[in-house]
Amino acid sequence: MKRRNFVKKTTLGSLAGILGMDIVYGSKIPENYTLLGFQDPDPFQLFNKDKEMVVLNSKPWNMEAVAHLLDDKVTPNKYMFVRNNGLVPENINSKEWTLTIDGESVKEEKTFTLEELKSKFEHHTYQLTVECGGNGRSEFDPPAKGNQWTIGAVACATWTGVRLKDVLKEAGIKDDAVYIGYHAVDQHLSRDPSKKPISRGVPMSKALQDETLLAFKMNGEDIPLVHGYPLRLVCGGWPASTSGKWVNRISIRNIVHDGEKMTGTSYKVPCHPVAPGEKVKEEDMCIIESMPVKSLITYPKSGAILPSGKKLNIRGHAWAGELNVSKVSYSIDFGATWSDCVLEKPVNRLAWQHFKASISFPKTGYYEVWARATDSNGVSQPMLLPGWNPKGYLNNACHRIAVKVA
Ligand SMILES: Nc1nc2c(c(=O)[nH]1)N[C@H]1C(S)=C(S)[C@@H](COP(=O)(O)O)O[C@H]1N2
Ligand SMILES: [Mo]
Repeated sequence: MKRRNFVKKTTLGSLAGILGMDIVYGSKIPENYTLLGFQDPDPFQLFNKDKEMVVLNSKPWNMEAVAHLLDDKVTPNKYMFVRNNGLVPENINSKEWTLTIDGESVKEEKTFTLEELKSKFEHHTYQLTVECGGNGRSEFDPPAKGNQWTIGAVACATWTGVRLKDVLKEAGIKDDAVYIGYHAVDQHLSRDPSKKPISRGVPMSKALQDETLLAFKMNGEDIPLVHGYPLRLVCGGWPASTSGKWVNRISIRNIVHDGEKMTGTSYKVPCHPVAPGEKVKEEDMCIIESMPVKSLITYPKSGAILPSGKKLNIRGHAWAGELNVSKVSYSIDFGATWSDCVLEKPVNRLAWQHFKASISFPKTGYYEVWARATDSNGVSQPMLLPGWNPKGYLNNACHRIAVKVA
């Protein structure tokens, strides 16, 4: 990080120290030149991520988990997926960080320092499911452009912060408020300051929920830089793009927020089902709100080998956006028949729920275990794929693992 300034400000001697050897022609390095040794950072080291995480893109950085890494009930930082639309900010000074509440529908524009936010408002901790709207995109046919997420752009960490509603109420909300929009300090990939990578938001009803946080801690520690240090909006159960990282301004809007990636076709799906590959007019696209019901088998890894006559214990998590999960079932016959899993209650609203099952197989051979969750409205996951949509959002198909009984 900060490589460009870094080479300038650091003496040759300390550079050599970091490299662990002498830079033989060090005095000849052209000004502003970045040594190759500092150009290609190891993303796992850079973001403190486990080596089994999968990098999908380096410009901007995007990285996902694989199913078995998400086995913990609370997702550890090293397994939380990374999704950036622009550049990860550098040189953040949390002591000088402020949050401004403004917009057409604020009664009185207010600015809080981070310390004021922390001391003025009550702290709350919730475990919140955060899933990228494009998770599962890689399965759609015809394919959709964008990061080809498989299943790993989801996490359920513990977030601590103050309630957005408490802060908004302190500034005052006018009667005509309909939406909030976040603004953050990350730069556009072009580094053009007139362009913003992302500025999304949620309707007032979501903004005012108890669980909607302005968070300063993730899993009990300062939020890691890549996940939004020092202040992040967290809107559990909604597309993670609504959970703004590095937030320094929240606007209370009298219109649907029209920031970057709120307009056009971003984070929108056809309001009514369409045929795969069909062109959809912009006015027929609707903004994604609550995420659909979904589940993940996190143990065992796909490809498990089970001795004949033994039972297989599976486990995983299920979530359903704003709703609870009422049932998780499994099938070992490609969806022909289903049996119930044992399902736990969520620790709080908007947290994923854990399931497990102990499965017997009739004889040796190749099997697949499919898991299917049902939400509290009675809606179940589609077995193979949900309806196609142009941008490849909301793939909540059943997760499947292969098992060989030998
Ligand atoms: N400021 C800012 N906030 C952001 C983003 C971003 O690029 N910049 N990406 C959004 C998207 S699309 C997702 S999926 C989540 C990813 O959060 P994570 O990187 O902490 O997993 O952050 C959201 N908040
Ligand atoms: Mo996302």
